[in-house]
Amino acid sequence: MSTLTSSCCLGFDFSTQQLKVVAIDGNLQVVHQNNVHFDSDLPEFRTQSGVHLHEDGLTVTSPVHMWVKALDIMLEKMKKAGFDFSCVEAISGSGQQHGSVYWKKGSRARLQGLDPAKDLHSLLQDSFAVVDSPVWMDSSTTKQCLYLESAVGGAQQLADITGSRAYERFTGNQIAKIHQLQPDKYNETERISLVSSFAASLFLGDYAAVDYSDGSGMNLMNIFSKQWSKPCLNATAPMLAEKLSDPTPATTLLGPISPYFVKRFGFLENCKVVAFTGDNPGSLAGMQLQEGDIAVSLGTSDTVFLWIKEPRPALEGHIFCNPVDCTSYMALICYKNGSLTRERIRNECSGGSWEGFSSALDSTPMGNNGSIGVYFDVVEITPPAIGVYRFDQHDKRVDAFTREVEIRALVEGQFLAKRVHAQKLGYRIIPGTKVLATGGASSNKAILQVLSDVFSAPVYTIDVANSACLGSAYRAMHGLVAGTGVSFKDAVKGAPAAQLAVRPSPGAMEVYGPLLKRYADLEAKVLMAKTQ
Ligand code: 5FX
Repeated sequence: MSTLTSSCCLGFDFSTQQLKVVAIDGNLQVVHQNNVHFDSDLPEFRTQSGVHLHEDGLTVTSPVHMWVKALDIMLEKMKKAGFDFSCVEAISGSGQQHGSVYWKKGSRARLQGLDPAKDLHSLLQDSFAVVDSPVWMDSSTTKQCLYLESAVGGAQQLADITGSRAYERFTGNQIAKIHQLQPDKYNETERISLVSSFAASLFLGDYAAVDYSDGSGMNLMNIFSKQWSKPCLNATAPMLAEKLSDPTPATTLLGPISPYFVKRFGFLENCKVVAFTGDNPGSLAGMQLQEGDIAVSLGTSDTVFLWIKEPRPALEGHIFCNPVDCTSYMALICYKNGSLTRERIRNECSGGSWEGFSSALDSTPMGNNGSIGVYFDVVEITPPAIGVYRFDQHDKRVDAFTREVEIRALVEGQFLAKRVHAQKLGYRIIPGTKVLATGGASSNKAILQVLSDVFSAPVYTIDVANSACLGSAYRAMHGLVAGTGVSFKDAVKGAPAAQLAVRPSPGAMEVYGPLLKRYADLEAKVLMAKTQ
């Protein structure tokens, strides 16, 4: 980035419920933020939390025109706020993963000749073959998932190619469903974009390539060769390679911004568009995760992201290509039993008080004298099991623990599970490994101490309310210099860093090393009991 203090980079995030933007200056400081809420700012689309839930209870879509109109509104809002578009050197962005957009034949030509006197929404009114875009919350494609797995030789084989076994929300299975149920619309489609590459296309005034990271969430791309997998394409829909076009690294400079934005908003002609990516890869960039680091987001559902070098795709979790370093990968694991389960145990064992919960953790020893618990109040994703299971130091199932032991068993169990599953996907603690904790529970020091002890690594906290958006602004800035060999890490040196919260207690490694193995064995036992 030039040294002009007034120059900046923009990061957009087309997330499920809103469109967000962040502008950062040459010193990586946030100089502007804005957002458009789909439900409240665009009530004419009648979405709930940004989506339409269909009657079958499985299909979930969002109106593609809502996303286009949100961008019109966002740019007008920025203009009204006095934002100077001529200072923008580069733009990048992220989108909710897996969602798809179906551009109608003739739309490329339309994108290339947008009339700056009109808004995007009216210009692109007739540009989409499918107006209700399937999104990540959809779970209506079980049939297509089963077919895809069997076509490539099984679930593990599919994971070995694409980084994940078949998932209903993954784009390839959504495309297969559209081809099967709405063949006319599929045939009318000239290009299929992800939400991320669709948004990039608007800025580029041409179809933007899917980037490797977001492309890894489709069950279609070989994450090692970074090409579409022929067996997967063949099992999904005809003529798919043409409709997708080749994927590209997330660091790619796609080209200059469309003349439409230059004339309508005053962007510079040479403002660059850097490939857009998925929101989770965007967050990895926003959190400045580095090799060996692990991010643990402790929210309604708990999510773990990892930066890994040697991925081992498994039947659980996902491996995506890394958005900031083409030679690396990121793994993502989601757990449904997160803060709601912690709150239930807090209510039952410490009278609803977090102080009481923390005192219980402080007053019980690391390793809980061998007591281990598995607490799946709702069907877990990783592993797919439900129920509460308590084991004593001899691995014998018991009905109850004392309150303090129950609290520690829950927190240790949740973190042992995260480490066990991360290791299955190829995670290794290396010198300098950091655990980055975010989300509601990351403000509780006692919980963070257990996290640090279980991972035998220091825990840092970071405020990531806007991590995907901020990550996109960082990636835009990196995109300007990535071609000259500058690493992402060097490009964002000086950005606000994560703060050290706790270090592992002495002896933690000796306690939790054997417990990891025990936890893995007990979890397998739980899973077996479920399938018998
Ligand atoms: C990841 O695989 C997901 O489906 C979600 O985290 C979406 O990306 C949310 F936007």
